[in-house]
Amino acid sequence: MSEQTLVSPTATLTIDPPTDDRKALTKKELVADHPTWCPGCGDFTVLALYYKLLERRKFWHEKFVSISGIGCSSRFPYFVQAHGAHFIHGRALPFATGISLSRPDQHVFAFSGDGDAFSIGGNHFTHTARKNVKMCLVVMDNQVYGLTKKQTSPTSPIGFKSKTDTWGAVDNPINPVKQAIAAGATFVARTISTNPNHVLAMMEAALDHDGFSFIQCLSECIEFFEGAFDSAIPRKGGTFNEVPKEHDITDEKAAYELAGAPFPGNFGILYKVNKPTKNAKEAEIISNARAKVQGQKDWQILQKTFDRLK
Ligand SMILES: Cc1ncc(C[n+]2csc(CCOP(=O)(O)OP(=O)(O)O)c2C)c(N)n1
Ligand code: SF4
Ligand SMILES: [Mg+2]
Repeated sequence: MSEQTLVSPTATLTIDPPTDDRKALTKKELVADHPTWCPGCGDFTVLALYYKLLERRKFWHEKFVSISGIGCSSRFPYFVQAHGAHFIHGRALPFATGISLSRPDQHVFAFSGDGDAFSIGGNHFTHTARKNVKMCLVVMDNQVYGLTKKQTSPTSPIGFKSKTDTWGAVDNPINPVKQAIAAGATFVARTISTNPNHVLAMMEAALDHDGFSFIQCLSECIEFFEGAFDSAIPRKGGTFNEVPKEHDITDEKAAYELAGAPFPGNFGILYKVNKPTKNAKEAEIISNARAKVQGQKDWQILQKTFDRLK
């Protein structure tokens, strides 16, 4: 088996390139603990399709990491038999950024809830998007805080009655897609957990994008916001409107306008552009710095630094 050398900001890593003599993992080999979600929770679909994605793309255990914050949705990494972390509430993205920048041999996936990503983690969302750090972020948006049993979230609609808004929410909800585009995300998509083929298609497209890929996946909390997405589910009388074929996904203004359509809006890729990633920029800085000191011993580099300080 030949070796492939990668440029890493912190180390030079060696990985085994994919070969045909190694089989793709099966779902059985990817499943960890039995999910502790309520029966019927939309998050089950996202997990099942993640297994499918890993199987289909032949990702072996050591090739990907799943990172999350805190929330029902953020329990995700517990249920995947591979490397991952159920990190601090709202802090999945800085943790995932560290992995993405230091381990170019890894595919980094982050999973969040609407509270995790847009309340406490709102600042990290903005900065990870603007830096265009290579990773896929799936936000399982149920428009409520599920784990803590029904508080208003940043995506809860006006009028939503919760433990924090007993008379109904009065604050304007944020629009995750608009937020992502405005922040500088280079891949922005919407999907819904009741449409598995669509979820998988969005995950595959996000994975193939070189940059920060964001997917808003409407994922119903049957316990604390039942029926929230009925208007997008045809078997419940709703309509699943895909992004119009004529929409130019590279047109930021058009994407922003489309994202403003009344709920349930449009599903699919709304925005996708190619821009240099932070990963590529940092790798270049490091390689230039290394080139400057090529052939020198550590003590010679240090000596030069001390001489400059004299
Ligand atoms: C620093 C901190 N603040 C608050 C909490 C309590 N808390 C845990 S999960 C959560 C919100 C979860 O909502 P969301 O991210 O939408 O996930 P869901 O449970 O709906 O999937 C909150 C407020 C916490 N764990 N840590
Ligand atoms: S409380 Fe809601 S979000 Fe949490 S597991 Fe149950 S259905 Fe899912
Ligand atoms: Mg939530």
